[in-house]
Amino acid sequence: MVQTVCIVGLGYVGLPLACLCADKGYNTIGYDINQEIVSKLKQGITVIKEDDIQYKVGLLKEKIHYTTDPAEIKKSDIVIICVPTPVDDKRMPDLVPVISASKTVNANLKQGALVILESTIHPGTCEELVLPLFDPKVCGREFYLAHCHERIDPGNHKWNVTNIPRVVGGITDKCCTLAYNFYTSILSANVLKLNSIKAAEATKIMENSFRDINIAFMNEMAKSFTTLGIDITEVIKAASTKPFSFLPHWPGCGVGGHCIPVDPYYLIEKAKKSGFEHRFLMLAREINNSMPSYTLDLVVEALNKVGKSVKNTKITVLGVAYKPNVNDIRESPSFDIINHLRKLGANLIIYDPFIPAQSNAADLDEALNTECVVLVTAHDMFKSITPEMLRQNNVKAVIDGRNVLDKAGIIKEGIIYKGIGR
Ligand code: SAJ
Repeated sequence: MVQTVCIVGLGYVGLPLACLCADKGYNTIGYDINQEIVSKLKQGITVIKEDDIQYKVGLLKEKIHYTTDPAEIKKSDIVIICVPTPVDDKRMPDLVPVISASKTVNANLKQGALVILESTIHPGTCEELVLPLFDPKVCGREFYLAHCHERIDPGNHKWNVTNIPRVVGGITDKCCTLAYNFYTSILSANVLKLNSIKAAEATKIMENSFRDINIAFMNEMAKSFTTLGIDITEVIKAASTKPFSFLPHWPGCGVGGHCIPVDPYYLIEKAKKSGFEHRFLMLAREINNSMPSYTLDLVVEALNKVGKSVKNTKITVLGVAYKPNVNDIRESPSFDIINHLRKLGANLIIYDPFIPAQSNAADLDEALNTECVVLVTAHDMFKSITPEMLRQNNVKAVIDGRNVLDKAGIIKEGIIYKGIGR
């Protein structure tokens, strides 16, 4: 008997998963509270720009039943919750989407169904927050609850929902086994069963905190090397020749996205409640959060070198997206930089080919007709900017927030160059 899977939340995590379930022969329901997203998906259209998702959504539009009706969840043997877990403006975890989705699922739960939470959460969330929204007494018998964190990497064409290994944990062994069986049925990757759901919840937080502290390490080294006149990119490449126990990360003008700058706060806050202070994680967040203003200081310094101030100077910010070649702006450091330059009275041009709505320049040519360039996002298009292009536009200063431009060539053209640690 073919099982029915319902994906709750059809964003960059839920939608590829729904396509994969349909591809693997499950009766697949795609549920979302957003009527516009659902009606577009019914036409085979998605706002997610990635070609392979766009292709799959078009191909599978007849095979996935998209709906905003929660009652349809009741048809499902397996319900997978893929809703956002952001932080609020005080950088405190916001579990409202998880709570409301769990309540909706519980109100429309089929007897014997397996509920899996894929959203990134702190250890203890499933047992202390989600399970009580269901009937804890019958968990493991009349319904099952497991956690399997998503590992989607937007823009990554090598690793995707099909081939990224997974880790599962359950409230009971049976919960864990049922989740393990489901993921092994859809993935061409290993699935690891953990002994507790808390360990599964902690895994994603560790993965992303690990990345955040490594980026912070390189950001601090960049600030230090700048004072010593050392080009950090050369030193990172040199250190990377060590064939073991060195993992390169790169300094930059800030750390954006829905994962890296967010996930550590989930653990910081949870641990605080149990009496432990994550000083190291907090310091890493502080360093990474300081990079946009560090970049702004470089803009001021560079313009002062050519006798200019920010006020009334034509400054182009290249990139609004939080990472290269995606149209995602969440937690992007660009906004701190743009807002501050605006406050300082800059005559601002903003250009991101992936985000026309936030751009006031139509193309790169128009964007480079400026006195100062601040590169914030390393889109492939921006990597092709040459020193000659900058000279032809009489650009006076370049702040390379991702260390991707030709520093020596730019300096040779008599243009002030400031990188992050170079
Ligand atoms: N960044 C740096 N220096 C680096 C790497 C990244 O400043 O060395 C900045 C980026 O510019 C961006 C932010 O950090 O603003 C996040 O970049 P990211 O490459 O980590 O991209 P994300 O946020 O999409 O992270 C995802 C994560 N995937 C999941 O959470 C499922 C993360 O676990 C992956 O490690 C990461 O992709 C990846 O490796 O690409």
